[in-house]
Amino acid sequence: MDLDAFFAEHPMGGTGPVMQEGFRSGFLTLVGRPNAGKSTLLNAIMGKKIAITSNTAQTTRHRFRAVLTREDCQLIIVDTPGLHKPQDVLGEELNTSALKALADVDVVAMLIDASKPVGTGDEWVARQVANAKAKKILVLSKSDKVDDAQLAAQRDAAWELADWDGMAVLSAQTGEGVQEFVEAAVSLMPEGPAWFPADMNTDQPIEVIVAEFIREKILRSFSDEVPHAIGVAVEEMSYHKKNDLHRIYAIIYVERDSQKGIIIGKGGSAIKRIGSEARVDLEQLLGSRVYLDLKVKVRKNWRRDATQIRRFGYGEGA
Ligand SMILES: Nc1nc2c(ncn2[C@@H]2O[C@H](COP(=O)(O)OP(=O)(O)OP(=O)(O)O)[C@@H](O)[C@H]2O)c(=O)[nH]1
Ligand SMILES: [Mg+2]
Repeated sequence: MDLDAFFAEHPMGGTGPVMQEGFRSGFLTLVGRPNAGKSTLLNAIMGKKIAITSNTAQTTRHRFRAVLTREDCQLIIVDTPGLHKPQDVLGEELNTSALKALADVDVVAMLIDASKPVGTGDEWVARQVANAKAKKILVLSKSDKVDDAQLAAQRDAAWELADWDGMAVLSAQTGEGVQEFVEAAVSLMPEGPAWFPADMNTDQPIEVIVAEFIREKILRSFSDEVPHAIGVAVEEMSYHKKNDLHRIYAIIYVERDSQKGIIIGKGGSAIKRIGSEARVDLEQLLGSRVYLDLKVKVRKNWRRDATQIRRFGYGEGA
């Protein structure tokens, strides 16, 4: 559900959330360069896959909010598109979206890949973070990829980038340091009530998550330009109780005929593989059997068209 819609339906006031002594709540935004490991960390914190991940830069295209509710706190965790030098309108929209997520939050965690030397890209992101009013945590991610000496050097370089309120070293892959990071974030949160129902995990409509799961399989199957040129939209989705089956009809948009050929593959082999890989994940996500119908359409230069980008829900989110 969209947060604005949620607040409209649940106006704060007489019947608003009940304040519990010592309970903490607030927004935690994850920012960093593309590929730093933000979405993988979000999934590790949530203990399940809700955000898609891949080693292609600009995997995340939505400002994505997940809600973690515990006995003592509620964290609204905001995953953002990686901050980068924009090449097209899509890139600009993604940057704008990530930068907006720095405003009006309680804690910002900036992820820096421990295995990649701190560079001008990180310096630029850190300057944006430094301007935010929020408390700031420096996160050195992918700690499993480096030795102690590399880690120490990285820590020294990254610590200089801003005025940090805390630091965490973690691996979202092995889970090491993730819990400590969550505790550090909670300790920086103000006291406040739980704003969301305890069973609410994300603010994204299920159709958006389904489209993203399909897009992930394409990102992971192809290299070069194809992953950047695709957009996925779910056209229709329905649940059939009798067979415990979700029927999903989705369209993969590409920019050129040649890309359409690549996605379909010889005799339809590539799209068949994408479909069956996505189906496995979707069955787990939805807890039912899934029938998945995928079609490929060409929409010329959609990445230069702000209207089409918003129609996909990229950037600002659905
Ligand atoms: N070894 C290792 N790899 C990781 C870790 N965390 C993430 N990765 C890998 O790094 C790549 C990028 O991870 P994502 O979580 O998609 O990165 P992101 O910061 O969300 O990227 P964008 O959405 O493009 O900004 C993926 O291939 C992940 O599997 C980690 O702790 N250790
Ligand atoms: Mg991501």
